[in-house]
Amino acid sequence: VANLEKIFITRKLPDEVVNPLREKFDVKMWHSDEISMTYDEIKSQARDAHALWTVLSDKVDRPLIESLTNLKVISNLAVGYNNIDIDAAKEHGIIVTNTPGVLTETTADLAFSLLLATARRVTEAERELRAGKWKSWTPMQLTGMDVFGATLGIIGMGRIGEAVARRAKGFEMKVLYHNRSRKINAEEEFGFTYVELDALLKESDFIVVLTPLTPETKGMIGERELNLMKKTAAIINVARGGIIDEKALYNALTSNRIWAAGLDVFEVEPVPLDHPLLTLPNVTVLPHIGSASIRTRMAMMQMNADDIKAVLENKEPKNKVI
Ligand code: 8YV
Repeated sequence: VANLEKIFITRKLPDEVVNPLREKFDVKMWHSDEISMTYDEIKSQARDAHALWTVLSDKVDRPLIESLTNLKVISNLAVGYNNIDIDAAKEHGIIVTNTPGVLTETTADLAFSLLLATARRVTEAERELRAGKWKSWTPMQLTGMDVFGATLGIIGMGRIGEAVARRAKGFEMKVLYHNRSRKINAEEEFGFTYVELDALLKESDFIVVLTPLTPETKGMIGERELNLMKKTAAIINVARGGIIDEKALYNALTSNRIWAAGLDVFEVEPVPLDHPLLTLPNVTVLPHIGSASIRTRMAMMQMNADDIKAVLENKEPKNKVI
């Protein structure tokens, strides 16, 4: 087996996805579901890999890319690829692939779940019940905000944004969006309205953040932006933690300048348990599960597997970032 091309996988993936690759390639895979591989472990264990199969929490920076001298392809188990130094990969002629499309509807479902949960204080209510706090009935106990008929602002109208907007129609919401470019055709088809960011912030009852994390979007929702929001509004982030300034968000929530937040993503993941945002009852939190349905995760993995195979067989991969 000396001449087989080498694939290195930084997480333990299901046999049904990986075994077919073992027939043609020399596959090495991280062994544990409990512990993640560290950066240094990837650097030493993937040293001679031709394909590196990564996840979002793997930092694939220039020094790592330059140390993997056989590398032809990096496949990321995510649609986003902000963990990878794309310029460095490009310079070294390394292909990067991702998983667009297959996770769109699943992630939109989760965005809507988190929106509803935040609006109606679902996780807070469950915590209270389990803590024995359901002792009597009072009319204003655990009252939230209505979603039906409310105004939804979507920041970042890509595939997932559109899928969220389609769901919002069923709730008879007015949908505003802000995006780098106008989506004129979709505006007509789905009945949503383009507005400047400030107008979106001022007019929305619920804001869903769905932009990729780039140097331009990093910290784009800070103190000034949160101050523009209604005091009764909630902000939902299912994109990337760095887009909303977490300190500014904490301050806005504790000073009642906004009503609530729902977060599936954090600046540092896994989020440290002593993170100030976790102390607030009006913050609904999830451990980055946007794409986490069985069918979607299997489809994402299959996409990566097919693209790795394609590159190693000198064919064109289907989901090339660069
Ligand atoms: C991740 C995501 O793939 O696709 C993305 O960009 O954020 C998620 O679907 C998931 O958290 C596994 O890394």
